[in-house]
Amino acid sequence: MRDLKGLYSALLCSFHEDGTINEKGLRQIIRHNIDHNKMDGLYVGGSTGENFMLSTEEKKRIFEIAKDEAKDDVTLIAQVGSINLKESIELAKFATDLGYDALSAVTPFYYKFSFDEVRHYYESIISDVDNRMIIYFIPFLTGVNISIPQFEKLFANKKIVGVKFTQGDFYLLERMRKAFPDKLIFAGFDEMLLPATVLGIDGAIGSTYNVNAARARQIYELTRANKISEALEVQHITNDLITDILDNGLYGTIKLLLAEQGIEAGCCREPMKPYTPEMRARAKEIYKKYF
Ligand code: HMN
Repeated sequence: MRDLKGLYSALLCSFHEDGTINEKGLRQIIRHNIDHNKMDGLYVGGSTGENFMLSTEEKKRIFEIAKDEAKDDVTLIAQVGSINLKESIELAKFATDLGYDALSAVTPFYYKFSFDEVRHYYESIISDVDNRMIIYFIPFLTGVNISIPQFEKLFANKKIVGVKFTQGDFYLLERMRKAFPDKLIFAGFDEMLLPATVLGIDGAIGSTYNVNAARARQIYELTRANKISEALEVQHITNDLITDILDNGLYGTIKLLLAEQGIEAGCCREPMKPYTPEMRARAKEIYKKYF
């Protein structure tokens, strides 16, 4: 079984202007992450992949393309979560059959599901597949919080091996590390990679790693080697970049930065807005400033 630790790009999906998947562009983004960015893995079908705006067939097609292009070059995690549990179960089987190294699922959102319902959701997704599950914990977007005793109940299932922790609460992260030394914790906020690494994460999953992989690798390795002030210098530059990216529109700007490198990263999916001339011009400035 493949070791899941390391740095992952949360994979972007390239779309044509009419919203259909641009397979050529998607394959280029995958290759760029493997050959140029030297990522340890790809997190396929996450927020960054605009997954929650896609049909089941489109989600499956992206899983197929990513596996076909990456083969066994890097670790592949398939995000299969959806508030349509039947769809999640179907996608979990599909990705497992394709040979994905692990699954991940966002906590079910929108309705105020009870913890028992959340637990039932994870148990149902993982029960019939021979695979591992990483909980996708992102309370600022889902509104779903999980306490340490609740994580303990989820982690009692041996197939639930870790969590993608997209949370800025470092007290909670430290408590999680102490409580679950044998579970995998992946940092989900690229702008907090340094402090999360100090607290002993097993890896990180991020959207900006599609373009800022070299700096992310430096932050991660320097911090692990206890070279904190050097790591902080790189985190400072990284956070200037992330601030500029967030200001100009997160996924669109990352795609425009990839386009500057000759990658057909395409458009975002509606209802995300099309690129304006100002947004394109700003992305060019950001590219010149940081790359
Ligand atoms: C995903 O599912 O694709 C992940 O959420 C990726 C990752 O955690 C990103 N989160 C979101 O985009 C919501 C971060 O990389 C984030 O984009 C970055 O830290 C900038 O805030």
